[in-house]
Amino acid sequence: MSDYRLERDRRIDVAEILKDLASYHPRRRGWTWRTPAPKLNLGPFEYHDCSTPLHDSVGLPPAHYFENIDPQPMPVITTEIASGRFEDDIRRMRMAAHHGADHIMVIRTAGQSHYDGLIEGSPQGIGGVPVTRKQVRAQRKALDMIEDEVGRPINYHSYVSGVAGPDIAVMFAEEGVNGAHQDPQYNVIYRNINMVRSFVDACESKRIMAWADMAQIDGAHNANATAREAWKVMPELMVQHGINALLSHKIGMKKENICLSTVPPTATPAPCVYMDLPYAVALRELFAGYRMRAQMNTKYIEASTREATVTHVLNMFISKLTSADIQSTITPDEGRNVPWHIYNIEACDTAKQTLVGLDGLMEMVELKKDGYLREKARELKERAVLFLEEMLEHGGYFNAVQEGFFVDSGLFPERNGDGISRDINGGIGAGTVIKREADYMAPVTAHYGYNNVAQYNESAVNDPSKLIGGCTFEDPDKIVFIDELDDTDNVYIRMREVEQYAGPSAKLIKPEMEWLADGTVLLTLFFPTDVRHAEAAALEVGKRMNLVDCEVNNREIMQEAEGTRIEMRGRFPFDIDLDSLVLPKEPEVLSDDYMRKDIERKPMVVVAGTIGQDEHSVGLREVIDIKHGGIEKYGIKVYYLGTSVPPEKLVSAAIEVNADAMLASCIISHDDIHYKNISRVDSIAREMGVRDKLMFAAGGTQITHDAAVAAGADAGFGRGTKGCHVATFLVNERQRKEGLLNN
Ligand code: Z97
Repeated sequence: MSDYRLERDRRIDVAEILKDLASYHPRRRGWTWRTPAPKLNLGPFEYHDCSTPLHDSVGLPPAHYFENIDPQPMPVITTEIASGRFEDDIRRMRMAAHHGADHIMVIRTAGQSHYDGLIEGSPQGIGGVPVTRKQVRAQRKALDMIEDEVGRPINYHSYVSGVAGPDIAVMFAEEGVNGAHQDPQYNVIYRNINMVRSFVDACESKRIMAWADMAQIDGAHNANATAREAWKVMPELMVQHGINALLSHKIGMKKENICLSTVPPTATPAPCVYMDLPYAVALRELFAGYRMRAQMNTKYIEASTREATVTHVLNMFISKLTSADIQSTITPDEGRNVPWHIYNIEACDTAKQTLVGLDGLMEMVELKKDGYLREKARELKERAVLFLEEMLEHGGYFNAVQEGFFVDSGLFPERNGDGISRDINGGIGAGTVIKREADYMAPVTAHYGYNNVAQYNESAVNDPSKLIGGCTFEDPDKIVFIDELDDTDNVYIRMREVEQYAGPSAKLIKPEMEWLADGTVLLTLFFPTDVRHAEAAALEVGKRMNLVDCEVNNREIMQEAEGTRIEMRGRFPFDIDLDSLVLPKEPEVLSDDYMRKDIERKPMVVVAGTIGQDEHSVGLREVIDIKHGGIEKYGIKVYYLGTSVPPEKLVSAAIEVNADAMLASCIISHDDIHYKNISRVDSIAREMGVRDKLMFAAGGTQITHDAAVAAGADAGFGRGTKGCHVATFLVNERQRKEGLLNN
């Protein structure tokens, strides 16, 4: 086995992941929930319903104000990855895990339920990307390393559907997949697979998933995404949840692994919380003991990320009020069709930010026990129960499907007659269910139904695979690993094409959105014109910027005549050589806390003014004033002497107030007057015998550090200087003088 390990500051080497795949076996099975950390103290705060923090992660942007803490909310956070190239998705998984995702769903884009077997060959193929053992094994292997790096188990997930569902379930159990969508109703309604076959397959699949301790997500949300008026299918959604949940439990899944795929059915401009919250409450009441996987509304997503993010946040408000167990994040492929790295990561951050922001909410508020909320929830439950009763009257589920009960856009009991109808004897796989023969026997683990083992060996009744010394579940060496069969389209060929950009030590880079070196960039543009002209103008801009394949992602009217916002993608056709880049020296910045503590240890006094004939005070004030993060914020006492302060006065004021430092600001630069004045301050301080005692910094837009030091200051600060830069200098320089720092 290779000794390859991830290193924090090196890109994951996908070529290493692909090595020795034939002999790689996952190290664990089963779903993992987060570990609660009640009353967690992190940095300056106490959290009330968070989970244990990670060893290594990327916090939210303002984390640096709060000791770089990165609290992790209680729900498992899902990200759905859908770029279609598993080698690129592996890199995205690492980024997502660092942003708090611990449920990685791979979205196959092939309509895989239409395949009638497990695919072992090429993952690209016609019409999209199916899931193969090779992909699953490579990704699970990468995730095993990533979970060690972040310090939390990561649940890996895909789908068990189609007539190959049981085959896929077996492969998933073998390969350590931790969760899957499984719902025979999905096959029936959306993939027109024969209903009898689907339910028989579901029994086998669910039994295998139960053995592997996998979590299951159902398919009810698809009715929401398909129905013409999504909010009207709420009673039906409950019926679908009920059928799949109870079936799964009876087949042997534990309730806590059965997750209802709940979706707030509507989105703004509908008054969505008013409609969605009673539905969420009704679900929790009807399905106590089961888990809730909150997917965000995808039916009404448009191409605006801002709009989709607000929907996501509103959805998570409901998740918080009703304690969802798994929180999905905006599916970048669904609706918006931008399955890009940045959107996965953004959505993980949106989830973390919202749920951490709402930490402890339920200690302060509670949902009313009466009134509209409960009445509406009760009404929805009643409609669902009546739906079930009507199904029974019509002879059960299969007949109801035939009669078009499902995905009808009427609010039950109203029916619009536009439901999806399937024939009990029709669909893919019709007539393929056959009764097992009297001597039927399969020496496999986790098999559903009649297996007749006793006839062969009494002692193997509860352990049929004993008859063959263990099946692939007990003995993974029996798994036959088939590598990709297509020698014109496979991962090695794809990776060879971008070889010069790949691996931890590649020197060439390109901007990227989903695939290594795809060159894709996103431009946000505003044009003071109508939509059609703005779109054409954007494409023209792209052309003149040398971008290729430009395409408008999103257009939003600011006002019909005044202007349009455009988001446009294009491809940047050049390489950037990392070695050719000149990196400016980064200014050192000490942490706020450190500086505050140092000033507390020993107070610091500073005199400051614009010197000579200089009246430009704004820059200096920004560096001083607490309002804009100036040096006062660290506790430094500043005597601001005003503008046009003669150099003599700056020095004498420093002596008078027993200052530690002088700050001189000079913008005017004709005849090098700025550096001349700096020199004068320096020489006057020397003449008066105080230069050694006083720190002296000069700043201004035309000042450079080196020239200021050459003129006699201890430091110079140019354009872009902030209070923290000057404070860092003052704190470091004083410590150096005190002998606390070496240089
Ligand atoms: C989610 N965004 O998070 P095929 N089985 C079920 C499904 O819901 C799906 C498939 C199979 C969504 C996931 C939509 N769901 C995306 C119950 C797909 C996939 O490979 O398209 O044939 O099946 O739930």
